[in-house]
Amino acid sequence: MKKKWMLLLSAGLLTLGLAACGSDKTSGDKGASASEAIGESVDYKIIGIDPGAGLMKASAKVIEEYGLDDWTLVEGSSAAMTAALKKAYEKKEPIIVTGWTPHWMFASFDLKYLEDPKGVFGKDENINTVVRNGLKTDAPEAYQVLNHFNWTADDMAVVMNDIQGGTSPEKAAASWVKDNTDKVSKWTEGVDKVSGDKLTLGYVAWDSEIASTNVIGKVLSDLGYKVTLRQVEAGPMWTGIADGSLDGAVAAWLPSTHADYYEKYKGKFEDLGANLEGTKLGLVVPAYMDVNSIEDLK
Ligand code: PBE
Repeated sequence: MKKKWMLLLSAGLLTLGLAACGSDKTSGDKGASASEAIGESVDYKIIGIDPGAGLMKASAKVIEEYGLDDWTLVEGSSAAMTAALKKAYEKKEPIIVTGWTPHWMFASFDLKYLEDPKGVFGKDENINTVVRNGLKTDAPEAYQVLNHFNWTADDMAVVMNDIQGGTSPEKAAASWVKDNTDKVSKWTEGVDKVSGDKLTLGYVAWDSEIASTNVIGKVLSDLGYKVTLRQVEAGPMWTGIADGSLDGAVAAWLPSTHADYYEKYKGKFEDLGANLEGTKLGLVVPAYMDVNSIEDLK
């Protein structure tokens, strides 16, 4: 009888000892059971967005480079991703999503980026304006405005949060333009008005780009253009600018996120440079989750 107790006790001590060893490790190396617990809690799923997004390619690369063999990147849309995040967040349930900055979700929820020690998501980058070849001669006024368009993540956040609060993108853009005449007047300075010339801008339904495209669209229509904002997927946006069926877009994430598209159509479009500086991509989780690095998922 006594012997059995001793055995149980030593087994218990052994387990305790092992557990202590495990907790000695740094958070970047939580050991198999901790990562399994995280994996199982979210069904080994990372909630992604539209498959054409550079963020999806980067996330697929993350899965490969960190050896996250059991994990699936779920395709969907920005709207489906934020809906899933909201639903989980309200119930304090675990969830891992693909995310980016600027985005309203960081204002609405307490979130954190998972560390990316291998740097697969790349460094901070910019959002550039790209236009079709020939726009400069065909529509010099629009070209000038697009060329001067430049704002900050804080500016964009105002529009994004307004839309998130239920205001239509057109109205949110119009009120930002009305409230920021100092900035807008710099974009339109010395540019002549036009009367009803047609202009088509492409954009993808990413929250950041819904905001920016509506703002620049409003400015151009105030200048006299008959502006069409055409919602497309990422691939067709770049193809459209390259083949001239779209006049431009303010949604080119460079140099990394849209590098494939940039290379593919090089020479077939004009890059007008950054309209917003300092963006970020990554895997994002609610702050209440006990995970800090992508390495914790392995
Ligand atoms: N995004 C938002 C895009 C660019 C804008 C990060 C989702 C992408 O991944 O291509």
